[in-house]
Amino acid sequence: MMKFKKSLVFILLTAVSPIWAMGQSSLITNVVNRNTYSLNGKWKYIVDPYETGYYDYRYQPYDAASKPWGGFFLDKVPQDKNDLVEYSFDKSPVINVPGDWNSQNTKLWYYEGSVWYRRKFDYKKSSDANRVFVHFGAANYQADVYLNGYKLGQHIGGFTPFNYEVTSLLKDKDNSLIVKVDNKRKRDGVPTLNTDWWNFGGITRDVELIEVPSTFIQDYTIQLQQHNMNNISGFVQLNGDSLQHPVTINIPELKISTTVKPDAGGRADFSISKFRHMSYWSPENPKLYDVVISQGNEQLQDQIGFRTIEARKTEILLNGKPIFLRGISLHEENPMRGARAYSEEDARTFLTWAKQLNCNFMRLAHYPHNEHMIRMAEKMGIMLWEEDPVYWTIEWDNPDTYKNAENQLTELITRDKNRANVIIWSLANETPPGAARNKFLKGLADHARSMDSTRLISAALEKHTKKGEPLVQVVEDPVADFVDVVSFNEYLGWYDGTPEKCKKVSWEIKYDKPVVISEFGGGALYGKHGDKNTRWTEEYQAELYKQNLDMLLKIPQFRGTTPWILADFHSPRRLLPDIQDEWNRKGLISETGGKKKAFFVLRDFYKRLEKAYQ
Ligand code: GCB
Repeated sequence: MMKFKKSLVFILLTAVSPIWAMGQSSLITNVVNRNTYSLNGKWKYIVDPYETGYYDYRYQPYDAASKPWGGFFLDKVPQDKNDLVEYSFDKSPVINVPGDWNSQNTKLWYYEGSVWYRRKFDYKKSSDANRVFVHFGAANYQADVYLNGYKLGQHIGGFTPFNYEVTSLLKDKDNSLIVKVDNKRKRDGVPTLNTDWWNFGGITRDVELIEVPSTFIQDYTIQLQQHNMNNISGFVQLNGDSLQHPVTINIPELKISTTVKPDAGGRADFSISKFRHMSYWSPENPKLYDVVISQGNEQLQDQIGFRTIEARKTEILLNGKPIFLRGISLHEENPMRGARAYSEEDARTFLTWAKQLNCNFMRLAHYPHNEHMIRMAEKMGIMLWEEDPVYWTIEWDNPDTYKNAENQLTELITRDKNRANVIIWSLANETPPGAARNKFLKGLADHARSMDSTRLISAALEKHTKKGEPLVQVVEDPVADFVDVVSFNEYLGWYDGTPEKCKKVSWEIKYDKPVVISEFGGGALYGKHGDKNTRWTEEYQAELYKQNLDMLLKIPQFRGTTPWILADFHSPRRLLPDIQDEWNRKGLISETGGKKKAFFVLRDFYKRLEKAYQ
């Protein structure tokens, strides 16, 4: 049957078009626990600023032609001394995957355009009947993916995973996997042209082959039900020919073993309310249970924590108990490498710093970060805020922009919905109120809730001053009506007056909801000292933190904060010589790993709050 299908596909391929755009397969989750073969390592690369390898001289994509006569995806080599081939992967240099290209080649530091990547590999399946997918953790921003001369598909969005089935194209020897990655910023993109971070390009996360049985467990949710600490519910989704295989969920430590039969579409919903006394996940007790999901001959493991998270009036309740989010914001950049973070080691660095700060929470700004970070934070007891890259002023009226933003949110939630430490899905950052924007964000909120009813929704909003009363700070935004946690950024003492101003203002926040201050901060060059009134000194930044924290404590609904930001990070908007030199200096830690004075102000504040909430 499989054999027949395979040859039929190839007949169709050659009859209709040699380009088989199979399109993206549904996302396979829990990749770390599957049978994978890593394609990380050295890849050949060709920098292609004019996209010569993509468009012909009439500016038509080669891969759209019925008989492509060119295009780098064909990975041609001259057949004889006469043959004209004007590129060569074999003779091109190599680059590390995962990794951004900007930090690997000084010529590419400012590059925004297309780069072609090629990886050759052999692969023998462990069983003929098995299926194989190629999975990318992320590629920024747009990826066109080809295997052995065929197009697998195109993915848009720089920070979320995607995969394609390659079963019928894969050979035992000498496969050529080619990816064109394009990081050009786009007005209609998500994010758009204007951001305050470095637009690192490339295949920035792990690449692997995933081998699965012909029918396999593609995805699942296994979580405590909202508002119910005594019920584990969710679904398991199968993919393949035998969608009716019974599915078993085992959690040995809880004495759970439940078997369910999927519906015709391969989805098995379940609800389990009888189990042994459970140890709930929390920052103080980051307990993860071994879970085994099985069907047919397949067994898939995961390590899952169980907890509830709710917003009730102005409280955030973890397992029914009020908590304060002692947080810090983070970009996915390792300042000491000046490069996109991608590894377990990077994650350990960030999380160790956060622990030293006495944090129990981090805001992963302004886009989805890599899965190593999420999983390690879960083990180390750090709760997370994860964010869709809807930043500043994107095209609110453009339906394709909306679809793009929604798709990135879908991919994020799909990937992380079983992680106990993820407690907030953030829709956006600092977006200007208006009918089209309100509708856009309402759409995203409804979508997130339809996919996951067990977490809180928020968005980093803004504050303004009351008309005629410049010292009255007001948070009022139609989006605050439909989120669970009211969050906003404020820059008192930096963009808005000097730190002294904090003492003079009052706050009007009418919402009966928890308030989390998603950003405040100011710049300081590590090692630059002066009095507390001198900008860019560590003393100024420390004073700014003191004044802001004192002020925020007076907001009755204040339930957490994620100051801006753990570490200095690169930004093309930060050009002041000798101070910024392309770094946003609002970090508490410098690119040498040095801790600025404000680090210790926040650390001590969090120590006090930790005690107060015990
Ligand atoms: C903000 C943005 C953040 C910037 C920061 C700054 O409000 O949300 O992305 O980097 O301010 O440093 O100005």
